[in-house]
Amino acid sequence: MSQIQNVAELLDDAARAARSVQQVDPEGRLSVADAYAIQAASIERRVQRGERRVGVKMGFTSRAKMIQMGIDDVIWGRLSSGMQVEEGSALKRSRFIHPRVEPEIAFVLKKDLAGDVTAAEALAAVEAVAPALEIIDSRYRDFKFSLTDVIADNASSSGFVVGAWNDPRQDFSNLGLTMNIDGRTVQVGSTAAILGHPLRSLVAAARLSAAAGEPLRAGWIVMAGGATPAEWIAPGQYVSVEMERLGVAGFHVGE
Ligand code: OOG
Ligand code: MG
Repeated sequence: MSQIQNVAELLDDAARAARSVQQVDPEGRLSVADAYAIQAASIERRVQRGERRVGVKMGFTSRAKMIQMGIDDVIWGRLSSGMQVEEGSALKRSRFIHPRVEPEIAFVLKKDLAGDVTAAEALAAVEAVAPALEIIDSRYRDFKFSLTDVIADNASSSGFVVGAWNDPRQDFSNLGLTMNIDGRTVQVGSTAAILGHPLRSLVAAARLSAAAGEPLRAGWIVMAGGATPAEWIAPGQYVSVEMERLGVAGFHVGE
């Protein structure tokens, strides 16, 4: 079995067992291409178990996240059906290693979108936009990783929650938002933190996923990236994002 398959299996097993592993590439010796190959192979394992590909997530599209995690390259990951958490439902804390949550904006596409597209072309492919929360859960001990580590680990993705869909024909470039835990505001930000305009994140997603041979498909969801630093979550909490004009999304944290 190749090294790429071995690492993919290690990370996939860590996610399934909710047990952390050592960094696979602490010195950053792997190429970015190999790190994405590991990511693809680990998602393929999920697909083999019956999950469906449902979209793409973007990472490090805001300075807040770059600073929090110490990495300043935009990365992407693959979303599968097993990661989607119903809005308002309870997620099981025991399925995760050390989960964190961050507020994002989500797009759902009505058309395929591939390659070098303009922001206007990207917008024309959007069916709707929604306030969203991403649950990230690095498979690495202490949530510490190099750039290639986190790419191989599917950009820490482990869950996402999408609120009500809104008409995209409105200005969502700079919408105020708060992330709240048990009614207490823990982060304040704006969608403008996402590359200056969340549509730029969708443009990048179209380019990067097409370059990997997996162009964005009609019906897919694209998570644009965290607008603020992430927060730890714990059993018993209710976590929500409230976004100007677009509404709310939330979930309970169970045991
Ligand atoms: C990596 C994933 C980054 C985002 O929205 O910027 C990310 C991590 O922070 O563990 O999802
Ligand atoms: Mg994120």
